[in-house]
Amino acid sequence: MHFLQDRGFIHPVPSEITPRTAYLSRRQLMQAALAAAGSAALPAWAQPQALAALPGARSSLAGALTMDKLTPLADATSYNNFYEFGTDKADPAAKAHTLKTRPWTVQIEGEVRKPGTWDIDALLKLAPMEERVYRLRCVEGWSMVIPWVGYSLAELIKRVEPTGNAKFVQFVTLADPAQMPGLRGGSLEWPYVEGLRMDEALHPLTLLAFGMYGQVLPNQNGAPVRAVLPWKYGFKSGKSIVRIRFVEKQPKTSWETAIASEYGFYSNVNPKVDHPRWSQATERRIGEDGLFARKRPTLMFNGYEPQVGQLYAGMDLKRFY
Ligand SMILES: Nc1nc2c(c(=O)[nH]1)N[C@H]1C(S)=C(S)[C@@H](COP(=O)(O)O)O[C@H]1N2
Ligand SMILES: [Mo]
Repeated sequence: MHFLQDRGFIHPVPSEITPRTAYLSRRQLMQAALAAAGSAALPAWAQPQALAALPGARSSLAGALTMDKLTPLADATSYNNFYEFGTDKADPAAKAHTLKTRPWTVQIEGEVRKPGTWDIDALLKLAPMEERVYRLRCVEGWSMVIPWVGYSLAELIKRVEPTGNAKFVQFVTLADPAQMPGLRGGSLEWPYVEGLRMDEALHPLTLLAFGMYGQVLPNQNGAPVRAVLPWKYGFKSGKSIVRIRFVEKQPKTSWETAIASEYGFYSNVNPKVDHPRWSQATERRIGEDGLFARKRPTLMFNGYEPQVGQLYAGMDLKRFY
């Protein structure tokens, strides 16, 4: 198999990923158990998470809200990709309770006039919180609609004053084997790193998210802070960020390092550019995946073309995938 890599991890083709309905029935079982036994009888991972409220004012930004039906919170928190906790869709919800989100700092480094260490609670107060309802499309062919709470990454970028050499932004996320059992399982090279071109990072839709559904982020969704890039495949939206680096050269990303032929730097949602092993033309909306639910067509730039299309004017999107 030409795509086999040293690290030994192969992204399964979507048809081989356990269908979400399996987790749904597990969730229903857990809810029944909760009702019958009371939460004290359940293992830690099955306890309902008590999360602090984090309200955000409705965003007025074009493209920041959608009419699409929200994905139920229980689905958005039980069907996740967060390989630091394992590659199974249920692993993050089962295991991310070991993630300690306080104290937490985010290091700003590289080509900026104001590098430094931000405490997460200072970062939370840097700009007013907004609620933005974004579609998130995973490269595996499923999507969700989530009301995120946060502010534009541009707010932070402005304050740290990038130099003229800052052409790209790299996100580095937490890699702590003591808290993250998935690090032992060689699926990717750690830490999980992602990157954006400076104009993408500065685009107002690029969100630094601290919460969702009016509460702080559940651990499995990337607490205490993550990026959300609604026009790119989900893996560009790095979870549990600890460092933001401003660099001159296009940085490597974890997925490119693992399989460059399948995961490019840009990774814009594009129904016309297939993944080498599957089509990207349609998607399954999580929460609508009953036996007879029809797949939806995937939209160019995940439907955000009016907002972001200009960023890629004149680029060959088959070459810069
Ligand atoms: N640190 C880190 N961030 C990550 C991932 C990961 O494995 N590790 N998975 C990505 C992928 S593939 C997707 S689809 C989204 C999923 O976000 P969600 O679980 O909140 O829906 O997170 C992205 N961010
Ligand atoms: Mo994904």
